[in-house]
Amino acid sequence: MPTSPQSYSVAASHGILSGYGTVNGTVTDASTLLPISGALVKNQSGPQSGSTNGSGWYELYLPASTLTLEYSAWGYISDTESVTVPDGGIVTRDKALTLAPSAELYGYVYDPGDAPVYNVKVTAVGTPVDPVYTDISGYYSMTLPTGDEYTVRASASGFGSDQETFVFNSTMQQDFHLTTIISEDFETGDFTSYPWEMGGNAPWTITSTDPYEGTYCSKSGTISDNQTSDMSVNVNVVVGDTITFYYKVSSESNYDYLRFYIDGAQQNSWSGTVGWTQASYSVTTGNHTFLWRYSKDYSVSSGSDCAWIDYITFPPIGPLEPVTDVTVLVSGSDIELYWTASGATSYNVYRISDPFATPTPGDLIGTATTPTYTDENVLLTEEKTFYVIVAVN
Ligand SMILES: [Ca+2]
Ligand SMILES: [Ca+2]
Repeated sequence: MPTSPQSYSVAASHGILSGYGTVNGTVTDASTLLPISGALVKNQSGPQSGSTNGSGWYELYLPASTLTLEYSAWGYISDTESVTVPDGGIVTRDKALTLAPSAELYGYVYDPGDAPVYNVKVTAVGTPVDPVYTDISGYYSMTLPTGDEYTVRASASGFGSDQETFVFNSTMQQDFHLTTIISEDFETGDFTSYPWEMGGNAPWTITSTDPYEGTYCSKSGTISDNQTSDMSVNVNVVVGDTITFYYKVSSESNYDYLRFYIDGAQQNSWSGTVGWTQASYSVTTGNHTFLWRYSKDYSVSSGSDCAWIDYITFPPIGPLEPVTDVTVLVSGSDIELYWTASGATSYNVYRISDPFATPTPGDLIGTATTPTYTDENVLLTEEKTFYVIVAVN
């Protein structure tokens, strides 16, 4: 007996293996009589199996014995057939499969504010069923074979997707609730979605070659030995949470690294050949700088000699909050200013004489990193003055 029966196609072409025979035939739809492509034909008592081609045709090389073949295809009721395989011969077994009963899955898709969302893609994951899209009332409807477990996902640009897994036996309603995400997937094809800053010896660039998600990702710049390529962003985190992102590296192992920093503190580093992998770090409330750096040591380059980043999900972040509640205190000849704000890394303080004027760089009198500033001795020379405080991210 051969020890590798799955080599049937080679053996069949030579026709030399004894103890084996061929079973072939066509699998069709019992009602339309059309061929079913991709139907699976499997020997229930052995490892042999094969799929039908575009004409519904299959051919299996099987042990010469009486065995049971199982025929299955997505959306059809599986069926079996007993067959006696002739030693060295060929027997034909056609099979007509009956469509499984189906029913309607329908429902509504809502945004995080419970408003219906138009044009949401609803997909029965891992099935050949075409996705459907919600109408203007957020309604979708799709037909699925019953008697199976499905995972159905609702996804729309600009939202986090929602998916549910359930057993589907008859017509049912399944609603979905999209979530809020704050992500950078580089699908704008540039660096304009967030206040990205580039540093080091070369800027990161956008590439459409093998992104993790969508069409684009970010790729570190072309650098030489002892150089770095930096990509960073400063954001105001309004709720402590996590930052996640996907990275890929192709570099000299243990010498040339992708490094990730939060506020200057390295969180991790990766080198060598690393396929798309997700990383996740917790982040506290407040202003933070996230930095991705590709850095090379003094010699040798390997692989593509770069790193890639895609699909960054930020913790909830907010814009700079405006400066409010400015308090002015006279202290001798000084004026002390106090104000309320958050999200800023620093504040520019301007002094102007016309309260309706826009401050110019020449009006800048100082910079503060905390929400207070003392304008020393101003009362010795100025009779009337106005201040403008600008939060800087
Ligand atoms: Ca992307
Ligand atoms: Ca190197």
